[in-house]
Amino acid sequence: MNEALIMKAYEIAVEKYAEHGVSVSEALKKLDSISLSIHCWQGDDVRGFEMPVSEPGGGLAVTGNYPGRAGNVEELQADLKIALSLIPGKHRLNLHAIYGDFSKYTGDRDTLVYSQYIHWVDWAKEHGLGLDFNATCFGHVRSSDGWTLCSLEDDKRNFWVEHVKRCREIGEHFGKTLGRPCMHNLWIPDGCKDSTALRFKRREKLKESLSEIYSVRHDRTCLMDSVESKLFGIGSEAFVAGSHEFYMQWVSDHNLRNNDDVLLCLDMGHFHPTESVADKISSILMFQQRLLLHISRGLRWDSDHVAVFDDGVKELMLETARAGALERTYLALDYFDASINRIGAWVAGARATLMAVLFALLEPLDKIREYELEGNGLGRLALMEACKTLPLGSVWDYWCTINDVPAGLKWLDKTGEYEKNFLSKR
Ligand code: RNT
Ligand code: ZN
Repeated sequence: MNEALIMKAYEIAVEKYAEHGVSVSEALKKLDSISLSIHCWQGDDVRGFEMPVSEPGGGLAVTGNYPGRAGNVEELQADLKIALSLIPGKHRLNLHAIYGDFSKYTGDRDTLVYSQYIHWVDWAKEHGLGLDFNATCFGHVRSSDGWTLCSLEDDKRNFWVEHVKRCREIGEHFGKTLGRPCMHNLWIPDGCKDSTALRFKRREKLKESLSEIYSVRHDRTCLMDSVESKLFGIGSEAFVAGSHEFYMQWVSDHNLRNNDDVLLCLDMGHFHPTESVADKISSILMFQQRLLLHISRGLRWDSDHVAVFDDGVKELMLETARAGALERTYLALDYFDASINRIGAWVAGARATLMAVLFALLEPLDKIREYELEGNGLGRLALMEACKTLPLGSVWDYWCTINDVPAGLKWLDKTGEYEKNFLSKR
């Protein structure tokens, strides 16, 4: 598609949206300020750079053997650079603790230090990116029985408490150095495959571990914290200690008692398949200041397929925009697919997510609310339906073009070229 055509289609789209009282330029201004946290782990199937590398485990399964997986930090950075060049907007990079430099540091995860991540900080600076961080409580000999912060063995539990403490400290350092806060997210795999009579005990341990971890206060202008719940994982079908109810209660109790704001993280693949994550937004943000969303796609029993422009993501963004909460809701990608070009997986999921944000920002909310308040249910229904076929793609192509990123499907040529020249040779 040539640029003249993109511009022409955009002008028509602006008029069509204006008919419904929507200002496209206002929507694009808001879209410009959206920053996605882009997960480094799509590039190498959640393996990281520890030596020896371990399989993720902990209920995370990365399937597929498409050629070109990044095997070291240089390859991962080169791949990320290509992906970022195909995603419109200014974003952040989300690291896991296992992506540090382990060549000169022989310590275990309970002794991690900031200097192991300096190359990422330099790289983020060079590319104008913020950094987010995650403790890695899986893929380790000390998590092989399925328990970390809920372990009943004190030395093991303390090891993981110390690991998370180290990671929060490193995250604070990221924030301080880059001049924008780092979000440290905590997800633990703890759970079991079959029925347990120790649910209460395990959750008591989790509560104890969390109080130890978050009793250390960091500068909130440098470090934000979040905790991520899950319904079940592969191998933890019967019980997961860090459930949604658990963390909802914990966050509200902790924040009230300590005048803190640890965020809840809702991962789209971590709920019952028919449960609406979108519906939870207005409830949580009624009581909490901020919220983190992991954009993903649950498919049957797996929670981590590449995000697409589907009803789940659209509804989530619509609800966030309707709540006027885009500024206090943080968006992070979280999926891993090793069966397709991994860079393309980053790009497709990021573009789908941003497209959904744009879709939400272009909703003729005033008119829909007017119908609803008048009791005109049919008007509301008809307008919501009409929105689905308004020329969203024309606005999207325009936004990509002014952001110097390929419009339409042109990005596929770039990932194809890179695959031919680099990935296929790994
Ligand atoms: C796992 C959680 C978690 C991980 C990453 C790698 O089910 O979603 O967020 O995907 O930490
Ligand atoms: Zn997640």
